[in-house]
Amino acid sequence: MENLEELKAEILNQINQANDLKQLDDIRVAATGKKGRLTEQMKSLGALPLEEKIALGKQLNVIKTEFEAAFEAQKKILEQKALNEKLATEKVDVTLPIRPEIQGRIHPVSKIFEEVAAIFGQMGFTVAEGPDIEDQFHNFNALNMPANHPARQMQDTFYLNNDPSKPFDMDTAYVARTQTSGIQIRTMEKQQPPIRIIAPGRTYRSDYDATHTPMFHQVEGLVIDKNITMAHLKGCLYDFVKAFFELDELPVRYRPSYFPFTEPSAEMDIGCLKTKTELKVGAGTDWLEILGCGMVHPNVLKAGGIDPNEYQGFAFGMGIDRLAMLKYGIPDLRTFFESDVRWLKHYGFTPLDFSSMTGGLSNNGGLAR
Ligand code: 2U9
Repeated sequence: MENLEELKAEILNQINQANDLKQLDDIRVAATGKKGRLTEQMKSLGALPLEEKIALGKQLNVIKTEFEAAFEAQKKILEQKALNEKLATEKVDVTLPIRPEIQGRIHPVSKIFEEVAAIFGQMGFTVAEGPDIEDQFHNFNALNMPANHPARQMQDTFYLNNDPSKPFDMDTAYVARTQTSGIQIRTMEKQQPPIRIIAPGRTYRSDYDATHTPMFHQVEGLVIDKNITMAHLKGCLYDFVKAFFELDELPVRYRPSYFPFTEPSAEMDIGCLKTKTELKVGAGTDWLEILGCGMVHPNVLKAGGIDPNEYQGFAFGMGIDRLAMLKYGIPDLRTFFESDVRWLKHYGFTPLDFSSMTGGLSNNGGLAR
């Protein structure tokens, strides 16, 4: 047996001298671990006569308890020391900007698409999509614009040569869609009423100036069911413009118009105030055209495989780029397509600021754009 008093003094001294938690644990293992010095002493008790075994056993247990208390005490001291050192070296500057800084921006056109989808989505519409390259049936004929119809010339269509090995054939050529209406025709072909869809997308016309670009964006809508009337059209579009401009009150009027695919047709104006420098929506004595609409022409229903004696519908169409210019005060349409990141940083929106009817359409919870 070792001299227990010396052993105890030596180990207690080591514990009190320990400089860090790792060193302290090494000391613990060396003293009371499986092969530790105190453990070895306990193991050797077996060879002693009974009385000695009892007396030394008690002594060893007392020493072990003292060790454990000393370990715990020193451990607390060293943990506090480690924490103090960490606090002294690590600093948090709470004035720094959040990381990672949000760099990407949502284009105003995408933002308007999201807003329009959120509004009509809440009214029960679904979003339908279709090809940018259309055949002439889906882009024209089915929309009550047969060959030689004046509207076909009016639209400055881009025609595409389907088969470069043959001479261009005007009759079978595909077109870059001049409106998204082919989407609604394709939906009607696939699905019987009730139909309630919006059709967003890129559209193409050969035109270029401050207010026209060869590629632009539209959202069209289509509702077909039994007993649909112009009153449904008016109520739906009135709710839409109020939600879109985020106004409780907004004067509107409908002017008679003409589109081959709707009869009767109308254009919807909203009340505004026009001054030399700005345009304020929602009040004033001026009117601003916002969208076109009408009751779906019976020929169009027939072309989509729907019986016009059983079903009626209304449709509407609007230019998204113009809505973006209006809502977000962007003066020149051509800047939309220049891919200038400085422009996008100024006019774009952060991806976290998503549009919803309950959380906010354009300025979700007051976040800056
Ligand atoms: C089907 C039936 C009817 C879609 C409609 C308009 C009126 C309209 C213009 C708005 C500005 C095009 O971008 S713009 O130049 N559109 O005024 N669009 S009704 O009517 C349809 C579509 C599909 C089957």
